[in-house]
Amino acid sequence: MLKPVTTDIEALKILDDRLRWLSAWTIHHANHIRESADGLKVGGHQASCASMSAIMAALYFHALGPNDRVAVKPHAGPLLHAIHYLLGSQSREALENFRGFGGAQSYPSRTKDRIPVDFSTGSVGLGVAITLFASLVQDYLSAHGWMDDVDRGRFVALIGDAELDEGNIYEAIIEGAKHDVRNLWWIVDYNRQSLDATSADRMFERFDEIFRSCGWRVAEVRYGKRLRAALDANPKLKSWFERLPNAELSALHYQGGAAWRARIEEEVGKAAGTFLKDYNDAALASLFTDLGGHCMETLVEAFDAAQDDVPTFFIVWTIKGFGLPFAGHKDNHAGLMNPTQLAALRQTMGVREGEEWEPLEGVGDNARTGVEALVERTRISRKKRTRAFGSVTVRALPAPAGEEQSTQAAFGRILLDLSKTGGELADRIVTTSPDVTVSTNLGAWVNQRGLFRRTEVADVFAKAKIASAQKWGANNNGQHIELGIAESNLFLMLAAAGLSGDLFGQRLFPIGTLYDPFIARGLDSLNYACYQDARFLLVATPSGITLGPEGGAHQSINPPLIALGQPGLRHYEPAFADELAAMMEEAFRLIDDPNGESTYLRLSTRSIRQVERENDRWRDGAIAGGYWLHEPEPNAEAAIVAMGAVMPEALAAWEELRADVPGLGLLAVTSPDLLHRGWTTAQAGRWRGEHSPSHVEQLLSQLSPNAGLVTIADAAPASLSWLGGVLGQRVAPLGVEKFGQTGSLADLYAAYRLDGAAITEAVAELLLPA
Ligand SMILES: Cc1ncc(C[n+]2csc(CCOP(=O)(O)OP(=O)(O)O)c2C)c(N)n1
Ligand SMILES: [Mg+2]
Repeated sequence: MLKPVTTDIEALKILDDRLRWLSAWTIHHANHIRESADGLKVGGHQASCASMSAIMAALYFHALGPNDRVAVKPHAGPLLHAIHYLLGSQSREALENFRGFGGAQSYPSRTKDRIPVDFSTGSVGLGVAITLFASLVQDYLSAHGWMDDVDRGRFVALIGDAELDEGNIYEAIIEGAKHDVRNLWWIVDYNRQSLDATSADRMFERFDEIFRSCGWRVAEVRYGKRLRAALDANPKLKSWFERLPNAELSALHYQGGAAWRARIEEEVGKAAGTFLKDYNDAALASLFTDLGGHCMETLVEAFDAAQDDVPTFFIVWTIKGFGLPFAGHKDNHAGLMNPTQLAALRQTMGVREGEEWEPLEGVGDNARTGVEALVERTRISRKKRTRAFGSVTVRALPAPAGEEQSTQAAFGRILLDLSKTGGELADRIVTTSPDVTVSTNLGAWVNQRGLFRRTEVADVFAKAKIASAQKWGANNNGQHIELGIAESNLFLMLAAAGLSGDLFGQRLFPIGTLYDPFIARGLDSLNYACYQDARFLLVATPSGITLGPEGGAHQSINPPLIALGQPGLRHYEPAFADELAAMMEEAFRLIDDPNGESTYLRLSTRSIRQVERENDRWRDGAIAGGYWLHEPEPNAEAAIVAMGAVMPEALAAWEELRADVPGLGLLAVTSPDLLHRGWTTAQAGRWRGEHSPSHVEQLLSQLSPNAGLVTIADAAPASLSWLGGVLGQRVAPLGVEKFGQTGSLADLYAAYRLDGAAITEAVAELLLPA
């Protein structure tokens, strides 16, 4: 680990003040000074920033090295911008436009902010956990020889104490313990206040135990130097202080010196000795605010003492709104200072009116040189890191042979073939799965490429010569990261591995597999991964009621709708193995393309007869979202539109109906998501005077304008029913709207109207004269 640089405590204290001022001023400016075009409240969190300005000053201007990465508590975003403003990497203009269009974002954003943001935050808990997975990715890259030791860093999460109620944090530390995770600092801004109120008492002793039992070092940073000395000299007073409930402590911080005096007189009385005589009210208030998180010496010592790679959980006591008029008030979360209060703060901070944006305003000449030197010496990166794209050639993936195949089996075979053929893409793939590696068909790949562990783990069953299809030894060359059953962790792992090119300059091709219905379990983490533009391939399998005897609790209904509404994630749902191979190739290409995105494949265990292809024309259509499996005759009056595992029913119905319905077409939809996007993009283009029709418009305009479409998918019918809106054609949507149940395919398809009879009836109804 890097040795800490020489510290200038005085300069750090000044920087703490500057950060507290600039964050408060940035928020004030956006709310009270910048013109409001719409009258909407702008907002911002002055109290949440004031709470951790010292922690962030000590971190950024002292403890952090150039390779360290930080997830900043969302509501401390203005502090991060203020830090970069002092470093010269954030503009005054962006701060003046805080929470405005194109300005500094309310919560740190990797993609939207111009400063280097290592991890976006906003949905509390997720920014915390992603640091753990990023640390695992760093270990993975080192173990595979893609990272030099000098480039390694530490992963830091700055955490609001209420954030610790989010369960995903505990899922993550359990997973981290299994993988012997290291190089983590999680720093809790323990201000004992959440959004609504003061936090529950005593829970902190439990957090302490939880973290220790997962292998963490717990460092409590409770007292500043002055307060510790005063209380150590007065054990009775100390024991009284330590028993104060959170709400009382906050109230006293808000009320100030006279209130402290009255309470101590009343509750400690003579036992406090001469203590109260030594302090006037102001000094008393100041003494009791000297918690660890506001004492620079204490913070620097705490960070300097944790320079090894043991994951460390810092509980840093602070006061929410420290130094502001609403310090400690339970309602201060979104509290904003009024202009009078702000003017008072400006005076205490020594800021001249009109000079509010001056980075080192109020810093005297003597101190200025030291502060400037410290800012200059700061080791963190001022620039956004360049993202590594286009580094790996993605070659054509051949489709697995076989007259009958399921897309899930084909997925396993494509990966197995890739593994055997080898090459850079195969070497850069990292697979991961929350305890469904075998049942999602990754087993053969794992047999070839092995499990990843920093330290070798023998396959006990193989050593004992017990027959098993899974040969699961683990070592540091392995390419599969096995996770416990916690889907949120899967998405955070994919997010971290999917940012590998950005965070470490090394492209990985992460593939995660899970059961389709359990996407919902980790949905916010998935959204979080996409929001940061992490790149990965998500393979959800099996899906739909096509699961048959496996039953209702495992049958998915709405993931195609989720995908339809999820930016940054492209949904493909293949029916045939050759489509799947084309989609996987495309997904890999998209991972490594600056303008790409992540891909979600919805697969099935249903083995179906493959189609014979006369040429390759289907391929471009399949990648664009759909193609005619049976071309309609010009101006045909009807088409069957089908997606995925129910294609055999659609094909059979087409065969049966084509004699009666002249020119009947069969459209294979491979991505409702892409078709919809293309449609809305083309509409937006028309407003701009561009006139190229979208893929879906081209496909459907081969039919009569009055044609009827029977849409069918083993999913919510709304996944495809919108197609009628494209050209105003009529639609009879078939799909699943109720929870599934166990049964044979024939039973289930009949009960849920996914069979040939349902298609025939629907076509007949559409064609009947009105
Ligand atoms: C998942 C999620 N749920 C709810 C919120 C709304 N929210 C924002 S901050 C917050 C609690 C703030 O308390 P704490 O974490 O202690 O932060 P601090 O006191 O430092 O502001 C809540 C509930 C959110 N941002 N994310
Ligand atoms: Mg809090």
